[in-house]
Amino acid sequence: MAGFALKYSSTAAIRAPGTSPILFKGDLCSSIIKSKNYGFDAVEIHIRRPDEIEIDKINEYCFKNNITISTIGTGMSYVIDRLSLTDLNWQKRKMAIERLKGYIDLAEKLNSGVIIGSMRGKIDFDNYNKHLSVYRENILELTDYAEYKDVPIYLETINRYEVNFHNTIEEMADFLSSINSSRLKILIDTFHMNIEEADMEESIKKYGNYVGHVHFADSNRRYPGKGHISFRGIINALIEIGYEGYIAFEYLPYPDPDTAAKKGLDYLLAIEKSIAAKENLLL
Ligand code: LER
Ligand code: MN
Repeated sequence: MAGFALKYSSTAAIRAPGTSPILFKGDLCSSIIKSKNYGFDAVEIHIRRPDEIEIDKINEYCFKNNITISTIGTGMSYVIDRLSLTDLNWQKRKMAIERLKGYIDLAEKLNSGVIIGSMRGKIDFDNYNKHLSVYRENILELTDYAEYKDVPIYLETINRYEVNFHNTIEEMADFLSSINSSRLKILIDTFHMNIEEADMEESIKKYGNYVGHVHFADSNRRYPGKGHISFRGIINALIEIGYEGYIAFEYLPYPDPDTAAKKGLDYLLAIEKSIAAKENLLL
């Protein structure tokens, strides 16, 4: 474990544009080894299709390196294939559901969770009720499936310029309480929160029960410490709610993936140490 309390995940993809907020690109097994060597507790993998993954090989590398796959990022299915849960075309929606069930099947085998972020899609406000009604139906179908497979789903609050509904943690928590599934939690992302939340720390404390996964990036989507978000405040809030999940480093790999990974981790571990020292905790 990297820190005294919090667990960190790297992010990895087989291929993704250089401008995407993912640390490591290329062969996933190499990224697993690299993540372990840097001191990460887990890896979040971003993949386009569930069948791209050699499950046995990934599980073997994780086992050998004593590391886990925390989460599966699904955004490429929207960015590349335009599959979304709010599409008014039923055939496209059906393809989105089938894709997500494939990710859930994969998550069951990798013992990880599934993120639904960009796949929520963009809606047209003239048809708001129709979009929201098909969205609810689809989430209900997916949470039933996730409960059966015992896989957590993390619905991500994303800023309004990327997904134009349920942008705040409060809106997402309201939606979650109307669905009422034990396998459905919120993914909070500090980059998006910095745009949408009036007070990031207060939102975490208020809706702590709903939080199942976390993405860290600074205000400019660079590594923590490179922008103006107070990670000391965020970490304090996560400790206060007793957060036990993973925090994935979903930020730009600038100036290069290794520097970005190391600087982010060093910065956060130093904050954890100073919080622990203040509270007279032994690390
Ligand atoms: C996905 O986790 C996310 O945060 C979006 O902004 C897509 O990158
Ligand atoms: Mn995110």
